[in-house]
Amino acid sequence: MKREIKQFATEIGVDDVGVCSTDDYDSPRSPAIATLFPAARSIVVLAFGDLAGCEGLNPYIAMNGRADLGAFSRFCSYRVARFIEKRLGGKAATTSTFPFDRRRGAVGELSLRHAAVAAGLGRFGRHNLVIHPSMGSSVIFAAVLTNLELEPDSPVRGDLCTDCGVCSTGCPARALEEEGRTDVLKCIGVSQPYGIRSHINFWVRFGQSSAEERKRMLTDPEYQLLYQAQSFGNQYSCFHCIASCPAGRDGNLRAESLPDLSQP
Ligand code: B12
Ligand code: SF4
Ligand code: SF4
Repeated sequence: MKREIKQFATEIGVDDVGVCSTDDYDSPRSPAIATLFPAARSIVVLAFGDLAGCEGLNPYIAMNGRADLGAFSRFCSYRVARFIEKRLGGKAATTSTFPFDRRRGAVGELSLRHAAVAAGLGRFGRHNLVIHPSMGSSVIFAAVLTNLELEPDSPVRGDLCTDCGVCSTGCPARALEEEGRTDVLKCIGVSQPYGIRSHINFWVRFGQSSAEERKRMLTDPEYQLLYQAQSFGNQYSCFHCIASCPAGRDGNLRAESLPDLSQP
């Protein structure tokens, strides 16, 4: 069944697929899998490489590329989930970046990075992201939880991160200073310029302004950008830590980090 799922996923455009047992998923800060989908026994993790446009200089082209990939990844995970239910007779649930319970802080329902590592799709790097052995750091994930007991893939062995430090020294928000921790507020300020923080700032200023000033604020391009983001969805404008990472891009991977091809 694993082979059929992988073949289907690849045919619809998923770049790589890994499978792990729910027992191998270990993300201490995330909610237990049983609270997400009690029937789950396996996690099918889907990997998608970013377009080159996400690494260019124009933030709107980059945002557009990531938004498209986000939508495509949701479309694919939903199709894989339906394949599991309609063709293989299993039960399935999809999980992606959003939505999640923000009362818990910046912790998603399923940690896609920890799931990707358990499913053999890569290893954590100094930027706290998962590096894929051949697509590098410019890769996003989506996952399908299923009650099917699928044979797990082997984790990637060895380090993919070469510890070059390019990601942390080049971070425009200085959000990667402390090893093993991303400073969420610093990163959000730069990577999501029209996110919730900017909205709150805008409306607090609005509440404190005179009638005349409020009129001016609502016709200001700043408000139009916030409005656009609200109707369009989450917009990312910084890709430095993923775009600058050389691992997995130019054959510089350490030999022991390559996947074990002797496994089926
Ligand atoms: C909330 C969130 C954020 C927050 C907080 C990030 C964070 N550190 O958790 C903010 C807004 C800052 C953020 C920023 C970004 N994000 Co984000 N984010 C998420 C989200 C929705 C939830 C993450 C979560 O649950 N974290 C909480 C728990 C799991 O983290 P934790 O227990 O603290 O574990 C951390 C550390 O302990 C450490 N760690 C754990 N084990 C190990 C082992 C080693 C060896 C090392 C070095 C570190 C390490 O790294 C872990 C992650 O930070 C996920 C989607 C999802 N559902 O997974 C996407 C996700 C993690 N984001 C992603 C991306 C791409 C980004 C950005 C590049 C933005 C962009 N332009 O796309 C930046 C990168 C920031 C960075 N370098 O860390 C991708 C990562 C893909 C990948 N290749 O790994 C995800 C998986 C979305 C997706 N659909 O693929 N994100
Ligand atoms: S996305 Fe940008 S701001 Fe956030 S950690 Fe990466 S380089 Fe820093
Ligand atoms: S840029 Fe260098 S230090 Fe950062 S994750 Fe990539 S290889 Fe590791």
